[in-house]
Amino acid sequence: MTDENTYTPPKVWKWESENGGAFASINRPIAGATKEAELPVGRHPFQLYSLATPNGVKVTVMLEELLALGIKGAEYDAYFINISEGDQFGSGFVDINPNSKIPALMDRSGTTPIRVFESGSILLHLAEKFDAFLPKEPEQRAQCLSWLFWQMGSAPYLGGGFGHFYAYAPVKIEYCIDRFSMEVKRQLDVLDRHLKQNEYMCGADYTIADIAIWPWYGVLALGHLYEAGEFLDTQSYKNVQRWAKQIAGRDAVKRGRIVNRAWGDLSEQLLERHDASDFDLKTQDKVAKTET
Ligand SMILES: N[C@@H](CCC(=O)N[C@@H](CS)C(=O)NCC(=O)O)C(=O)O
Repeated sequence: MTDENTYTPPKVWKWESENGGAFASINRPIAGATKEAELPVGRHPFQLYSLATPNGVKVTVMLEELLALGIKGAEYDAYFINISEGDQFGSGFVDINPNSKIPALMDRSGTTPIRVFESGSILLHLAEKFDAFLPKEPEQRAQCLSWLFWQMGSAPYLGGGFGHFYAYAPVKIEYCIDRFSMEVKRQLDVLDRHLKQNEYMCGADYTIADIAIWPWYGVLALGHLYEAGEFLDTQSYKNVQRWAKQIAGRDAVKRGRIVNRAWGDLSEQLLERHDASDFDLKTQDKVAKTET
């Protein structure tokens, strides 16, 4: 690998498949499927193919919140997509999401299945379908969508920028860590100022804006993302702390955050979810369970 201080970009960039990064084996400069692989289909209206990264957790929290409201039509099967093994490049997955990234959802509630990809678009699809967690009044709705899209545009600086260079890159590059720490702290300050005036992102009601933002910025603030709480001094964002803890205490969030999770404490892993009772399984069975 070339030292960042001496690197001169060539005229035409060429792909070196092993650049040493944590995701060198799965990152490629081309799209499309690399293998034939059908996806399993369970019995529920929604079929989710995902992983418990922050983008995946948005959707499992949303589905659990809908079920908590008593909306039985939101029942779902959640299948585990192992992105380190390249499951996102299987033909069945690419048919749903040509961008090969989790989460991917099939809405099989109607006569024709509908594919939905991009976590923000999945949240909006579910919110509109079930008329929940999305304000109806035009100004509130615009606020909610503004914060939802703020999250979609901002989190790549946190994940792909800060998280990558702070936690995953093979070398610690001060310039990159400085640049993205600056931006992430600015974003936390944006949230902190807003949450000083508002209980939730759109005022008094919990909405898809909170559901989108919490798995990234809430979890970061609580010190559980990239183990960067101390480094970014996330404790100092008092209003983000208050909001993050409030949302972490919701039962649907406690359930949603462990679905498709394959790391951390065993009691916080539910590899696949096919029924509400799966959350009551004994720890070992939760991890081992796959639909037969
Ligand atoms: N904007 C997308 C981002 C999804 C995304 O980046 N997913 C990551 C995991 S958090 C992924 O599937 N990575 C696999 C890969 O890059 O090959 C969304 O919000 O759905």
